[in-house]
Amino acid sequence: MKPPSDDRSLPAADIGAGGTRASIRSELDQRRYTVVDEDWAGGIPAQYGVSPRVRIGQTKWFNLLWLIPIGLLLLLVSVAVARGIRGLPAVQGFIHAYPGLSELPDNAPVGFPAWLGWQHFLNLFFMIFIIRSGITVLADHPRLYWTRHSTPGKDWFRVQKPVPTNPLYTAKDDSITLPNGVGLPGRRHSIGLARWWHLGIDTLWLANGLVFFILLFTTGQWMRLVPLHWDVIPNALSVAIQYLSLDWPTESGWTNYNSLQLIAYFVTVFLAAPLALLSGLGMSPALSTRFRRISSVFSIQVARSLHFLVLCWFVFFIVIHISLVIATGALRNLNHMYAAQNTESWTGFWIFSASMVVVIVGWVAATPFTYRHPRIVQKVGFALIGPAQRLFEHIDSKPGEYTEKDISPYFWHNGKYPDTDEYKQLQAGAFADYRLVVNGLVENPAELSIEQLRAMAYHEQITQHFCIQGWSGVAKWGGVSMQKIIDTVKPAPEAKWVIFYSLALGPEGGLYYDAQPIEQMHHHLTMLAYDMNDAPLSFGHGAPLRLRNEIELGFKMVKWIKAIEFVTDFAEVGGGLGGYNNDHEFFGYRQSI
Ligand SMILES: Nc1nc2c(c(=O)[nH]1)N[C@H]1C(S)=C(S)[C@@H](COP(=O)(O)O)O[C@H]1N2
Ligand SMILES: [Mo]
Repeated sequence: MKPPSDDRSLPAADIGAGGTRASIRSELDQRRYTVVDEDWAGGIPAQYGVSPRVRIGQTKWFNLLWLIPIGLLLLLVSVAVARGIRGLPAVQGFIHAYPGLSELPDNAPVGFPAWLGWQHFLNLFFMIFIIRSGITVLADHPRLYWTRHSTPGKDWFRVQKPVPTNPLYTAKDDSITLPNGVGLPGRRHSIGLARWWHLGIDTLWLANGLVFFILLFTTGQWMRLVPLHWDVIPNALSVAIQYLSLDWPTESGWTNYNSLQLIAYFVTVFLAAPLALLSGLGMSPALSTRFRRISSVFSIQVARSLHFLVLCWFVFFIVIHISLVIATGALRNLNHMYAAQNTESWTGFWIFSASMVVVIVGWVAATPFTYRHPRIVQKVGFALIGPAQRLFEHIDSKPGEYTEKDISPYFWHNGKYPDTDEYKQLQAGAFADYRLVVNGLVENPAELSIEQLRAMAYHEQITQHFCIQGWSGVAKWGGVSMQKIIDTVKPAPEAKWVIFYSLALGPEGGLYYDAQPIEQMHHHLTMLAYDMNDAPLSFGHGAPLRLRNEIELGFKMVKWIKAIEFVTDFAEVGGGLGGYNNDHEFFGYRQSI
């Protein structure tokens, strides 16, 4: 980063603005946080949610904990029924005709190769971090919806009380803490770090999955995982009756999975895993705006809901899978997967036990490590997912827009409201004294009143907001396009980043700010909004002026804008990492996914 004295080459007109610039920078928190401790997120107190609930009809909520007794009762009834019918001649004939195995092709491989054991272990290991961090992401907006509107009361699932009526209730207020050892990291509003774990390990999980698919199809192992004949259905039914009547089918997993097992594995590998990826991508603002057609049906909230249902499948599968591995000849089963042999020796068990030590150490250490070394987690996560994110940002420069009928009836508020004297005075004067300062590496620094901004060409757009926490909403924004501002102030060629300073403080003090890549400022949907849904921007949504950058997540869209500065690098601004959330809460300086 060049020292500020390099700005000397700027025209004389900039000297005055340079003073403003220095004074604004001194209002920032210069600290770069390196640990997560009691002061986390402005000392946000822990807040636990409620047990998971699903909405039935308009207003009734069903507590999912009831599924435990109901499930047990259903299981008991099913066992009684299965035992009752098992002796019937028709059922006996059926089980005889369909004993539970669908025949494999003659060239199907026998047994488990060693690579499968390694892949199985890596998959299991990665899944632990993916699931725990995924739940932490969900805890930051503990509600699911089927439409992009995220309207309170229209959620179909929640782990939180109903939304209070307070109109300035924020999404941050709504976030919940997870019990120790469950979330990763799990502290309230630790989504920034959870996302590095989730997205970072996702890339490893996907790489492992890719290798798995390639090996599956080059070694013929796929034949053991894909149902090849319709008789798997009666065979699976037969297996279900045999399990439930507590007279279990003979195990033959070394050569051929039983049909119920086959279907479960097939669904997990060929349906659930790809759906996890697709629904994950469906939550990216950059991709959603690019693939407008797809995302109009498969909205971010449908993607989020499906992503959660995939998680439910995985958890259900894991519980049943582990139970049956133990109940159907644990030693032999462990030898299959961990020692690539079909015996009842203890070898597989010991290898499995050693692998479990690794799993448990990883599980226990992950959260404390994250709190102690959050910057490492952030760096590694960014190194893993960063390239994909950059690709998404450049995939198209003309994302589509929405129409009037798409406008959300409710648009969540978020962030810390401005309470400085400076803001209160401006607000009391109906922003007549407000001046937007635009300076830095520009030919014509400017100070613009709201009146002057309103006199510039009006730009309007209806777009969807994606908050990092998970809620979304569509609104109509009116104001000035950033291109217009750029044409007015004329940035120098060395201006690569644009810093937006807020009049509001962040949770730990110091002004909220965020750095935007200059190429995104030329985008036709990047704008400064002073109107929202045909009315002047409200206090809560950023009066008098806020940023819209539709390629990125919501936290980058600074509200209550005080000044805009063009710089070569953000390293000397605030904590130096490109934004308040980056300095304080370990977010990334680009976040389009
Ligand atoms: N100054 C300031 N701007 C901010 C924030 C903030 O805390 N302070 N929060 C951001 C976040 S996280 C989001 S999602 C959006 C929310 O905008 P809204 O309240 O209009 O929905 O504002 C962004 N801009
Ligand atoms: Mo946000």
